[in-house]
Amino acid sequence: RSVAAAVTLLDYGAGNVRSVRNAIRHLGFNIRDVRSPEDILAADRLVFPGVGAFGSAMDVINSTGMADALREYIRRDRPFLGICLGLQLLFDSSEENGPVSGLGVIPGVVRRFDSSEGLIVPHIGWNALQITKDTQLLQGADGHHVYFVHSYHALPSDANRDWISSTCNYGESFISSISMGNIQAVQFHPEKSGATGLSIFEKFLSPNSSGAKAPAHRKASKLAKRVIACLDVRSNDNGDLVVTKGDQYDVRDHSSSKEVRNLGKPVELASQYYIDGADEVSFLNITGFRAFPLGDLPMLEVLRCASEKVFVPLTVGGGIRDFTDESGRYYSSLEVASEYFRSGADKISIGSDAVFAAEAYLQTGVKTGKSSLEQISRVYGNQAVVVSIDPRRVYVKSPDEVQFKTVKVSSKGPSGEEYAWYQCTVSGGRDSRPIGAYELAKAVEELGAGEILLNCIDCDGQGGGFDIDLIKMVSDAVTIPVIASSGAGAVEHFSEVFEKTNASAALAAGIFHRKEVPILAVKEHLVDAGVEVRML
Ligand code: 1PR
Repeated sequence: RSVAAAVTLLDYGAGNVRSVRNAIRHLGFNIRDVRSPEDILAADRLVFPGVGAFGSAMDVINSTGMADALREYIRRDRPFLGICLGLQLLFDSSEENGPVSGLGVIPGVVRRFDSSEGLIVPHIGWNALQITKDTQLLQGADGHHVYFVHSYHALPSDANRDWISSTCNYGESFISSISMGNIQAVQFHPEKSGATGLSIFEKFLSPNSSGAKAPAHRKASKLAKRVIACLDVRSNDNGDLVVTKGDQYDVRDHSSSKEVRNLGKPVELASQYYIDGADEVSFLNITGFRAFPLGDLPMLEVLRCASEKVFVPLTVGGGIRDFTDESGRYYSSLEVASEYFRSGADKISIGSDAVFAAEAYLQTGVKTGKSSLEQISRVYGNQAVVVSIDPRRVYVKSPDEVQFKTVKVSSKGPSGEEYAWYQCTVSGGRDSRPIGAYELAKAVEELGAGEILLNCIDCDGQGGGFDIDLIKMVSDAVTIPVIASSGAGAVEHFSEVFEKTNASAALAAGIFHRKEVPILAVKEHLVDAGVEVRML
């Protein structure tokens, strides 16, 4: 495209906008970065992906003179697309650590979702757009699922009604997009909303492009349950980075060779799962606890390449902790996470280090603010921080035997035990710790986790279904989303976990890698079972 087709991007440096850059480039446009307020006024088209907290974003754009330039650009009715916080900042004020004043372009306030009635906050996932105003940007997108991740939302009112172009329902109706003349903004992430999102983005970038295709099935109406493909990644004995898959976390072949199982190449598989309709893709660097992840350049390269092809959220985990390398240089867990974000991750996942942080917190009752979990969620927001739990079932005869929360199990233990607790482990299941999955989940929620990835070592790779007892216990205990993981072997296992527990998403690895069950078959089964999912 010509240089005139370049898009101006306002990235004020508070977080990760790599996904937005990738989407713009994927659509064939060049990016001009804003360096001064004058660059805003000189833009042909301006994209403003807000990241971070409302107050700190306003501080930065006020102190650099960008806030005034933005108001003037908008007053001139120049083409503008705000994304996520870039929508919220247009309003009068936000209650996030405030009230804090916004740009004041649109009357109204931004408020936190109310979790007191059990609503899961943050609002993470694919929710349905209800279009209330005919706009070129959202043409054809009515009833489509798009990807949201936020804890605060702009409230509709009589004073801002003329601005609203779509709403969305989550506990209450909130503003999912606004449109007035050339000024557009969306609360969801078009850069992470698959084909529907890319089509919306494209219509802003080249207004003559055609609209989103009609939804394949019936119109969506609420938050969809997510289906996530997980890639456990590590180097094999030849030093190649491969997607592997364990049986109860043992990834070596049971034949005499004892080689690390090789199920494919990480970027190829991730791209395929995106095309097949995965709602998210997770990479777990499963030997990250041993090695220093920033020394693992191939893994960072995998993320970079995957994020150029995968337009749904990408999570990466493994080895996020403080580290001192051989030369004595110290790296904070925040630096490790930042490198993952810069390389294309939308969320990071912490395993072992979150267990140590939770143990310390439960012992002292004090939040030091220094754990990797607390630091990363403070800087990037809790919606960007997943805690991965790797528990193992321990049967007991009676709940009094242990100080941890037990469940009455659906199938009795080997000696007829009727109860079990779920003991957390670290270092990929190698070391057991004195803390249960229930206690860990509640503690990490308080420390700032935005989501829980709940594995179960006993079920991993077994194909016998998810551990419903465990998933029900944990998903009833917290108000952040829980991703059910380990054990999926058939489509029925997915409907079972959504019918019997409060899980927000279900993750599988082996059945997808071995091509036993396509992602589409899982989704079609869920639709038939009455579970709302995103269809392509
Ligand atoms: O402790 O912060 O370095 O994080 C390490 C991460 O690596 C954790 O998220 C941990 O779960 C993961 N991990 C470590 N070792 C293994 C292993 O398999 N040896 N993989 C491992 C965990 C479990 C799931 C798996 C599901 C679904 N893999 O992610 O994909 O069980 O499998 P299935 O559908 O085939 O049953 P840190």
